[in-house]
Amino acid sequence: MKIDVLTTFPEMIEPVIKSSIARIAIEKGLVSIKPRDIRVFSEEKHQKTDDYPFGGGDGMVMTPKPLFSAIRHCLEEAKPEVPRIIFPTPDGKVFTQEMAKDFSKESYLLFICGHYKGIDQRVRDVWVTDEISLGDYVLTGGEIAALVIIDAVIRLIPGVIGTLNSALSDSFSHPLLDCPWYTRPEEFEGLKVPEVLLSGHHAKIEEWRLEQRIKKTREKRSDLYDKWLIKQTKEKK
Ligand code: 6GU
Repeated sequence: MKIDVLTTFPEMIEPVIKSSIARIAIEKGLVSIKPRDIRVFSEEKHQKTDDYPFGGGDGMVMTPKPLFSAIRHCLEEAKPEVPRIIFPTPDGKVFTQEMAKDFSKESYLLFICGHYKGIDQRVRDVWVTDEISLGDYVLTGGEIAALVIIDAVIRLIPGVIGTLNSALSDSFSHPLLDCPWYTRPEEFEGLKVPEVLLSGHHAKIEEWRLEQRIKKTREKRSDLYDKWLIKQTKEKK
């Protein structure tokens, strides 16, 4: 998979991809990631990439020209590969594991990282295929969001993490949240590992894990719990 990240802060991208699952994927030759400085494509004085919004209002908007040029440059270079063009934005669709799975099947992802008020709408209208939000809160820029999406996507590419099982059994690959996990020692500062996990009784362990998942989901995510209940009921019919 090829990943281009258009950004005015390329220095934010490098250190994270060097110290994450991305590095492993890159070393295995499964992924290549290039941060690309949008300023390079600005023909303005001081490589300006933003301007005041028409109609007034606080904050700045990223101008279309450098973004159009940067996108065209990437497309030309990657020909005949056609990217999904992802714009991380708080007014996008909320990112889910399903979307991560969908993106992980692509051969080319191009991220556009906005700052300030966002980017000129014409960039979104002409180029962007996916507008993705991480949730209902506001980040300062798209870089951290792009890195989150990249991490979630890359780990699903076959061969990136050792056990595909581990990715498949994640919370959100199922309608239920994950169960608690313990490792050695059996007792730590007076805190004991649940007896059943030491029993060697596999059926009992699985039963306990499922109970824990149901309990945790009901307590923390009643929305997911309701979905799970409906699914259970349907399967019983
Ligand atoms: Cl994707 N971008 C920004 N700037 N803020 C966000 C977000 C994305 N998702 C939630 N808040």
